[in-house]
Amino acid sequence: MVVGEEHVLTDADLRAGFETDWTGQYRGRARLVVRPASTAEVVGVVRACQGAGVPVVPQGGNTGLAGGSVPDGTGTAIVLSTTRLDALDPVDTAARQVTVGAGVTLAAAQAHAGPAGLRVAVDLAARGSATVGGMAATNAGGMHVLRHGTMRRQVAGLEAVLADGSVLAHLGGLDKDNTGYDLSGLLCGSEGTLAVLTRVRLRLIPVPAHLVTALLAWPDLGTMVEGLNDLRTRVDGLEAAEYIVRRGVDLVTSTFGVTPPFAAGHPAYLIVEVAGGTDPTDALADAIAALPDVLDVAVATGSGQRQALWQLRELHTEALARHGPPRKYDVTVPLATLAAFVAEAVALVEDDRGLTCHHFGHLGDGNVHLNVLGVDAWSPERLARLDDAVFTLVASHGGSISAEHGIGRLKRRWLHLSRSPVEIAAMMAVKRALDPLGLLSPGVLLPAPDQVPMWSAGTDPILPD
Ligand code: 2HG
Ligand code: ZN
Repeated sequence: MVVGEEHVLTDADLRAGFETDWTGQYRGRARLVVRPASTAEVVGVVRACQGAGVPVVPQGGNTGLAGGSVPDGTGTAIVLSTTRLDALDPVDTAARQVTVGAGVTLAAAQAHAGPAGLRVAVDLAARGSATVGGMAATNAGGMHVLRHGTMRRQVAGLEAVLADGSVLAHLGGLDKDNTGYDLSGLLCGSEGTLAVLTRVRLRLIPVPAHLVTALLAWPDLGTMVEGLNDLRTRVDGLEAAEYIVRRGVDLVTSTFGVTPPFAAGHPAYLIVEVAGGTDPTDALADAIAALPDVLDVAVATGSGQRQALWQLRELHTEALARHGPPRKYDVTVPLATLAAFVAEAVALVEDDRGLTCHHFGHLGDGNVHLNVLGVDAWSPERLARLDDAVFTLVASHGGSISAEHGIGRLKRRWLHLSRSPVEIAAMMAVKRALDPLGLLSPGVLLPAPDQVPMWSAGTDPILPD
């Protein structure tokens, strides 16, 4: 056997955790779960599946929020878990890079780079379970995209097993390497549909000598967007600009017993973080003092205080899950229209339907996370109509239906709202070329050939069935 019997999980109980996504909304069924520990073992598994015509769903930490990491309900596919691909090569301090196995968690990669004074630029709340391979495969974003870009920018090269079992590797890590198609870039964001990622060559950046975090309260989202714009021109080294609002802060503080940030609640909050080689606290305080609409400020320099501010933002997903499962919409809109979009989206979703629409996100990126509570009993058809209404609104604001979570199973039907027919045809051509039998992550990312776009209803699209 390619991986050893103990790493082939056939028992329903053992398979269960790999068949359901983090949100609990996608529950599939796998023929079995296989856990290879080396590239050679991945090759063996993929070849065997290719020979038998068995679909393969690669899975990392299974922290994705778009259903892309779990199989469909037919029980035909296997899940290929990458978590045992956890080798860490020595940090290349000259290049400021490191090659790690696809199954290494972000936290483990950070811990490995830390002693060399280096870190991975992408950071996200699921750092303890999200794997580097999964993050590359979904082109994950997180808190620092504003300054350092998404995962694709951190990937200097990849090793991956293609659908026919051949190994595509480009791990030299040369920054200047202008030798044709950027295949690593193509595999970033391919969501398991083109290859199984096995190793990732990561770019690293220096751990900053100083980090300052501030929480700023605002009367509304519109003034916050303007204020952030102002702040970006006044402050160097802005690493993060995240927004939360009163409703979300109340949910987090009441769910987890966390202390509220100020004696009185405020409508909206911005968390900014500034990194610097010299202490940026005074420069940040001066810049904040010059902002006209700020209602209240808390500044944190020590790591405990900074963490206390960050948990107000980072605990949103967990808090919502306790009251959910929520319907999640991870979208981007141009910053100029963000406040209007959010107001329209909340009104559209809530109306009189008894739903609660939470929103928070990565303000610097125009990335809004809408989380709708109260849909537990909704049928898939009714949910699809809600999805359709929200995504149509996003498109009407010139936005993208997926900012950082990918398309997964959740959004493939709406890909046409963000990608042109020519782009989708090109993606399909790449898919056919690299995976002619369609065995890698079927049902993820690309729309089915016969899948008609959802309608955009004129009246209330979210009526009960
Ligand atoms: C975040 O920014 C994650 O915290 C999760 O992307 C967002 O739960 C969500 O909707
Ligand atoms: Zn996010």
